[in-house]
Amino acid sequence: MLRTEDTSVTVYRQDYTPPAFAFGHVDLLVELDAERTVVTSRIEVKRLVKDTPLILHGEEQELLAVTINDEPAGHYSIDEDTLTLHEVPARFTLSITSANRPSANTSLMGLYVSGGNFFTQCEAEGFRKITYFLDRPDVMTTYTVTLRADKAQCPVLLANGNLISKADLPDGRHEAVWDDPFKKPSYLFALVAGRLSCIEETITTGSGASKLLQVWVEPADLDKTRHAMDSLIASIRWDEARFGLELDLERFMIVAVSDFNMGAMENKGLNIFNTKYVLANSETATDTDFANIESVVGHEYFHNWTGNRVTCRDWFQLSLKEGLTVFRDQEFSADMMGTASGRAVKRIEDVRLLRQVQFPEDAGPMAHPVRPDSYQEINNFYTVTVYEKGAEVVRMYQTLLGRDGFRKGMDLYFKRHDGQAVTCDDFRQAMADANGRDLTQFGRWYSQAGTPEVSALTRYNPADKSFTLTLTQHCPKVGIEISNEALDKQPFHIPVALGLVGPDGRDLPLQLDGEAAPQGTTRVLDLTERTQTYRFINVDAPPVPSLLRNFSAPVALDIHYTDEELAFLLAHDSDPFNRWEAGQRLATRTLLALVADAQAGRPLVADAKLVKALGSVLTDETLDPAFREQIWILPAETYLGERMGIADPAAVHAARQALRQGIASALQSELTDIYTRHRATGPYSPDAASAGRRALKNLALGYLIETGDAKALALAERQYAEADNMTDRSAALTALLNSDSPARGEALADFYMRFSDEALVIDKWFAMQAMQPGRHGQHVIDTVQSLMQHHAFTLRNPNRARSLIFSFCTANPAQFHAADGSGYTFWKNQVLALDAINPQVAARLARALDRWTRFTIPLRDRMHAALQQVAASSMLSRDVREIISKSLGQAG
Ligand code: B3K
Ligand code: ZN
Repeated sequence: MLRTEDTSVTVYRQDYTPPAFAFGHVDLLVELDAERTVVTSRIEVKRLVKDTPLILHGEEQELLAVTINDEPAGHYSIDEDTLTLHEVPARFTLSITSANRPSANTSLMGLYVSGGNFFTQCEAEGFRKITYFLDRPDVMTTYTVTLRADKAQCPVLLANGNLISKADLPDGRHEAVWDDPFKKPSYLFALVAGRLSCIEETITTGSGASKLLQVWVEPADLDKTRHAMDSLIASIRWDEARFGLELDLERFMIVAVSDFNMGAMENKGLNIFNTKYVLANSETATDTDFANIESVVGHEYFHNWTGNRVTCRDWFQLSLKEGLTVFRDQEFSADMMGTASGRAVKRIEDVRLLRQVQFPEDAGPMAHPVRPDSYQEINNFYTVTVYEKGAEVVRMYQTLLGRDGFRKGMDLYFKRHDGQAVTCDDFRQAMADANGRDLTQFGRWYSQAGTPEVSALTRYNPADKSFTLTLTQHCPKVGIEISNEALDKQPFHIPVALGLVGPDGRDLPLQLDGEAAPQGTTRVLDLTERTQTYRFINVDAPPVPSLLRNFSAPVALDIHYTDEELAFLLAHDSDPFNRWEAGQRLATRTLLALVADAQAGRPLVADAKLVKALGSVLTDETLDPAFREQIWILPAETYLGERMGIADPAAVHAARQALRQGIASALQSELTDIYTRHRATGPYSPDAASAGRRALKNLALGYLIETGDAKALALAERQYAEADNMTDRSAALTALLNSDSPARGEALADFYMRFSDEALVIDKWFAMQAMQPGRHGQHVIDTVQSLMQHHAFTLRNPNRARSLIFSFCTANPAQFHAADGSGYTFWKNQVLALDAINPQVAARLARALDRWTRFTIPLRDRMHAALQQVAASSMLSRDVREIISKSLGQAG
């Protein structure tokens, strides 16, 4: 095997040492110029360890001056990424002047230019591209920042904290001074400068303080800011009500930028957002966009306490802030849904993401514990494991301790650690101490990777009316654990929420052997051993067990149900999550059988039991439309591939399409009826109920299109033409792209013309084409290749690159995994091209071949070759090299 030359340094969690220096107040003077920005820092330094040199991080800067107590520093040296001051006094004032070139910064880390304006991104290690510093999260200090720039070019000058003063300077320049009174790590530093406009509101928070809220955007986008502002206000209210946490600064700003590596960034008081998570109006944004904006605005706002006031000691602790903050944003969004059914829909969406993306990650070459033990490039560890599995781990505290117990734990966490940089263990200890619980074993969720498998065996004994449940857990070694022979994985502490559904569809009372009386109808079992048996008594009739209600733990549950039992749970389970789950199990079973049929060349016939069950859900008016829609979304192709011994994307696609067509023709009149009755009448509103009706209606349209019926095409064409909102218009266009309608081309052209000035909508236009299934042997790769030449396409804008390239490589499996390997060649070329511009974005794309060892031999050989070709490049960034070498490391 060709090996990548791995010169990257691995950083280990065990090597953590506290900083040898403390920083007091920092003054920063930033003289902005796109070609040469000059930064002067003044730092109060205190040495904590004798005879230690001060080693500062710094990258891609031109060092201009270093002084100690205002005298030129004597002994110092620099290399590519450090500045070392060899002999320093116990206390001194350090001043450093250096220059950087924002216009040339395409990595979008540090200080860069987007649309002629200046922005920063410092997490995780971008501050070192702005000035030499102890750029690590456990060095926390207060900052005063003076920004100077040409007043005409940069009328707006923003930084963290509170605005202290503004003044005009000679030569058409001006300055603004900002002060952040809260200690923070350098990764939360931010500045923004340029021609921007804002909407603003003043609100009064719980303590009676008045706060200024602003949403800053390019002037042309002001008409798309209202929803972000409303989401911010809702977030502030929610954090007060649910966690007693108040906004601490006088003002809070959100700024939107179109060139951005991820979703958004929680810089203290100055959140910087990808435009995708700020800008929305009914014409340009879908219901999903509206919901995502609410959730991301919430997420970043909630970081103000979970992340900023209490931060991470080191980057291995990333989930301390991310897992916790994702859990908080999930709960916020669920509360905003307003109904129990709405909460379930939100939970289903979150679990779907976890299973579709995190479970595979946790079984692949990048598998890592929620608190990783090592990394080469920390940016590669902003993963679904750290975020989404981390959120599940936080959710399990709440499941185990109850809502009140969880709140007590949070209160103690802030009482102990406000203003500190701490660890995941500190969080767990606060939860344990506040509740008088021993959570030692629970700590394994942070240290062991992999998805635990829980298998359930059940037995009902009519003679003594007992029901016995035996749960067994097992977690195979994954990723880099495999090479660690000494590692012996230990059982997890798994909360298993359970109910027993009686023959009439009602929950039975739950009384464990040894208990005097039943205790409720859903209860949480603590599974802590490898195998445990639970015996329920006084169970009057043979029940169908409903396990892992509301998905009480991030595990894979293996339990045998008959098709009838699944249909029964789908119809009756009082836990809406498990109703959905039963439907998914039924559909997965049917689909995997169809995949086998497809592989064997047998006819593909939709299972009548599944069609019947789905038909009853569709027309069940007691269920909210949004919930019905969730049940109707068939398991994704990638999910099905993961469930197979050897993944075969073409067979999976054929099976899933055949099932969709079978369902659509069997239920055509019901679907038409649903479509007609869920058309909106009033003006557009993105609220959960209206969005749910639109979702069900558009789902029906998607199925109807599968019939190829002229009436269905006419519905889609008409919906496209008449839509008064983006949800309906884009759903209609997607339907047309999945059809033989002669109107497809016309609609695509119309869509482009209509929205040519709306970058985020043009992203959708690229994405929809990249994700289209491809009709009659159409090779979507050809469409993608020609779209790469479109004048509106650029690799430099991450949203645009994601819209076309990532959509094709990660969201269109049957086309990407085309037998001729054309998808992999395309992938290789794009990884290399992107890496030269933006390593973080390239490394994300590099992960599209993570699971190469799981595919049919011809595909895996071609993927292997493509990986080796990338590995052979001598120019790879640390980011991409880590991903590729880990992928290749798991030899076939
Ligand atoms: N904390 C940032 C992510 C930073 C990613 C750096 N590569 C966004 C968030 O999780 O809120
Ligand atoms: Zn976050």
